[in-house]
Amino acid sequence: MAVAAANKTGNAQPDGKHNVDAVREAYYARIAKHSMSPLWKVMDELVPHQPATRCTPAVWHFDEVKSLVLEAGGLISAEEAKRRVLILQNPGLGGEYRVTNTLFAGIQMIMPGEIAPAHRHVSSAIRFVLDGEGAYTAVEGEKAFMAPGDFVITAGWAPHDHGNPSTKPMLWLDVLDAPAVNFFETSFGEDFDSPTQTTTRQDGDSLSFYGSGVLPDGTPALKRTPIINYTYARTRPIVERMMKAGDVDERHGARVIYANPVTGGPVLPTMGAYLAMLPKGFGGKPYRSTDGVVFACAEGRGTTTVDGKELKWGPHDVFVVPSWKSYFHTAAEQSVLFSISDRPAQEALGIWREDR
Ligand code: GTQ
Repeated sequence: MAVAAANKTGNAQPDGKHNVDAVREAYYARIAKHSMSPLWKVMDELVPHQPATRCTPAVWHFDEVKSLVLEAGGLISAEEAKRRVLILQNPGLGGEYRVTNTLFAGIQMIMPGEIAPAHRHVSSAIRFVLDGEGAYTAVEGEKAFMAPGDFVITAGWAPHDHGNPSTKPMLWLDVLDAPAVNFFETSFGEDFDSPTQTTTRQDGDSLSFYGSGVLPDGTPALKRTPIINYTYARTRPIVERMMKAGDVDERHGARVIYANPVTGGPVLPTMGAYLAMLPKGFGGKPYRSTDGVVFACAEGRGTTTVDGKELKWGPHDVFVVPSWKSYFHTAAEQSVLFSISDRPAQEALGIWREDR
């Protein structure tokens, strides 16, 4: 029972003889009514000694994912759904719509003949093509036809719609910075009257203009890349050549960063992407960094051990490594891993760290 001396104002004061804890609790209860609380009780939570994530390592195997997504094809059309996507939910986040604290990930499917109608939003999106060939995404008036392993960008506020004139379903991994944008409470979005955009550029213009070591004179340096589709056909031979030349990082393998060709910086201000070839028998050294990373296996087979947990992966599997969890890759076969993270956002804020 709290017994406290009263001061002139009538408020409880510990007098040394009495129960200090109870007096404090009574005080906390009183300041709570004024929407205040004591920092000293939550200091370690607010300013932890190490990054503290609720996210857990997790893997989604493509054979399961594909059959579940195909089932959704019978339940709802792309037109009705607007985007027929199954969200990959980090198991540690109790049902939230995100795969890391800052990133949304989902598997999108578009069936032959379907159109996912045009819209735009502040969030930037990337797609990494898992299965199917010949569907397109139209971004800012240009159609980018896609094949497995292609890495496709929709920068923030760029109008985009998707279509599939091929004969097979196409599935890709979507990653959006939406949780980060929503954290800042800066999200806007809008639909267009017409489900498809008017084409204003030739198919594939952006890759041919900006992706070959030259730039149209006067190309502005924006915070986002002018390239829409970084095709696997062009990027894979580069990591293979690096691997053969012995340029293999002990942790990441033979790895390239997808670059904005105008600035040399990341493809988007919020998200950065990599492609790495791991030689057959690769045994990587442990690594950790503060960006939570979404990986997708383009080819090969291996295991990524995160915090002691083994994530086994094969073609088109998707897995996630949370912030600051130590991980290493082993590859039974020659493998190619795509990855994407919020590293550029962290670097822009001066808060990114790695531990080699
Ligand atoms: O393709 O525009 O997975 O707007 C989530 C939101 C995909 C898209 C997603 C989107 C999209």
